[in-house]
Amino acid sequence: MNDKIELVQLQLQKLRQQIEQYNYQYYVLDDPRIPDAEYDRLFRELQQVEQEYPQLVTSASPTQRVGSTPLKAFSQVKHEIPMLSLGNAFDEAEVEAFDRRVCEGLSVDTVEYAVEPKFDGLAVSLCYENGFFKTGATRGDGHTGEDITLNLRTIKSIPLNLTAKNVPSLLEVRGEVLMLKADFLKLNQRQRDKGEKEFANPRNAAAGSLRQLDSAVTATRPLSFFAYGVGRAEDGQNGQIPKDKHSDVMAYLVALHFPVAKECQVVTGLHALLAHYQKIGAMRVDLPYDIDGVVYKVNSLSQQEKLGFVSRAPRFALAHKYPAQEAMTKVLDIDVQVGRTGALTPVARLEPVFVGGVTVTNATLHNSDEVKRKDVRIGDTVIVHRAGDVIPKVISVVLAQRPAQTQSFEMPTQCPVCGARAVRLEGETVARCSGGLFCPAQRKQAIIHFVSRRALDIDGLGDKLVEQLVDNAIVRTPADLYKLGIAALMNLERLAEKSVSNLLAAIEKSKQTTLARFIYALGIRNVGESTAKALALHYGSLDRLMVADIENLQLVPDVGPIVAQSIVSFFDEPHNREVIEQMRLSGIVWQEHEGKSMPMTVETAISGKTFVLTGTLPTMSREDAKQEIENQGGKVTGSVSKKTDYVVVGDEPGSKYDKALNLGVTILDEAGLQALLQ
Ligand code: D41
Repeated sequence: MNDKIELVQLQLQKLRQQIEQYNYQYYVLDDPRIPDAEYDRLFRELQQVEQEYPQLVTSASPTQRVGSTPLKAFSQVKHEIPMLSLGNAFDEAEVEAFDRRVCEGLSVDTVEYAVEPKFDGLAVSLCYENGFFKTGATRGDGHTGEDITLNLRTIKSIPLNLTAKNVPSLLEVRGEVLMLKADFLKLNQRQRDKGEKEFANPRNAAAGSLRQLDSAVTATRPLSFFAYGVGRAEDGQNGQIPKDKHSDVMAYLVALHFPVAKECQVVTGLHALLAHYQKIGAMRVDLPYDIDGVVYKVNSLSQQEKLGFVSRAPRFALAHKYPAQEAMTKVLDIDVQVGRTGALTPVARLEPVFVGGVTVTNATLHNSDEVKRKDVRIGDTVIVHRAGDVIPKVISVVLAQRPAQTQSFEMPTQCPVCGARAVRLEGETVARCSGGLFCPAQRKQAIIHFVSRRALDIDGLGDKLVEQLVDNAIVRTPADLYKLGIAALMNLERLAEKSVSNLLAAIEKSKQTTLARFIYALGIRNVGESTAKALALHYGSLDRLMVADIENLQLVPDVGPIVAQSIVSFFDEPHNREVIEQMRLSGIVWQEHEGKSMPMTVETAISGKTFVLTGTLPTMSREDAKQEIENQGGKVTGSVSKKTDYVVVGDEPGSKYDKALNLGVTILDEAGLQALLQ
């Protein structure tokens, strides 16, 4: 009997190790090694064996991440070593002052710093006794926090026990709990589907999830943890906790399988700090988590000790903040804009507010469902979000500040520009003006699209000028651009002779184009740049494309029934055919070719593969490389993910190169790409 128990013990040990190893690969390394089904199978097997031998269940088993009964309240935990706060800097002068104080305090000229992102999460402390996760607590006021052990145990990237050879007898790991942006979006989608309240941002979602008295609820929330340092630490018999440098401590935590930000680095001197701030700032929107700054820490632990503290913040560390991506402001009005395809978009006109580094006066409300869901009203105080170059959007209404007698906003049933009926097709989220190109708003947008850089690329024809031309009935369709003469243009306000002749030259130049650009320029609904390229490649001539039917169109890569229908509808419209005819008469030309009228699915090493280009290639321009890859049916995207097949690296590659290395994506140089292209 004892033999049997010993065997089961071994089996359990192996299963638990396997599962925790897969958790580590999945949640910490972001590199799943086995299919979900296999993971589930192992997990069920463990559950079954534990059910048969309940006496062998231990709290460190992966099946025990969720506590059984909800708590009545959290108990208090005292932080033996206080969890200090971080001093803030909002500009370079404050960073310079910090570096100067540090140098003076240490009587040195220059200092080595560890730099890391500042997560916008919740600081927590994790205590490990002899390698076992014992207690987890919130930061609280820095001296006393709340015991949230059961909730923290549900976070799969937090190890339940440390498996390294030399575990310390006591280790308090400090870090931040947060929700990844992608997980936040999925969670909110789930909340929407269930008809439950959405979270305003990842931080609120993480905070709400961590504060649950029922850890079973926390377990359903996708939380992540990232370590930023250690608190209490005792080596005991075998521990090997680094004593020299913060960066060594972080490397040690990595070795113990704690998640640590990939963006950590060691740099020397003030200029390197500021350069790092810029570098991370440029990556900010693309990072998988929200950050609100970077943290600078004096790297030497003895130097840290020498510098000490002022009140509650260490003198050896500083948070350099980025401009906030959210701000509060008032809705002055709600307008409805008409897009190129007639889509009616409600837009909030805002009291100007500084957010994400710029002053924002408009924010999109997307569509009528969104306005209804968020119930944004004129006069409301709202939270506006702006990150990177994306269009600012209204996140939520601050209901407590809603003035009396506001009215909920109703989308108009008519186009606000041309008065045509607004129609919302089944399955679509937006209502559209049914006025087509008779609607001046759609006409303007169609022309703005036609002349844009990636379409016919007419320099000097800005939005304002297009508006004037349409408002004065000088231009009604893109074809009219090719009938413009000096006289008509000179009559317009604010247009000098020189700009008129430049513009006419640019219009003339645009007549030499490519079939792909021309198709894209037409602004057919659902036909973006890459579909236009695929169509040009497949048909080789505009006439062949114009007569293609729905079935035939679907032979083109990436063209499905919806896109095919849009194309057929576009060319069915006599007005559109007339405009095309006029443009051809005015001399627009492109090279035509035989095309692939049969569904030529020549399988090459490139077709169906996804590429990312970074850095300067020795002989090919990036555009050329992209073109060649696309010609062979490959796809070129802007960012590296697990789905990327190849990253082509030239001189001075960007962070995409590091990401590729991290994810284990195949890396090519130009010669490697050329070989594939052959
Ligand atoms: O990412 C963070 N939010 C972060 C917070 C970080 N990377 N490092 C931090 N380091 C410290 C010291 C230097 C005091 C150990 C911190 C925090 N503190 C912190 N988080 C919340 C309050 C203080």
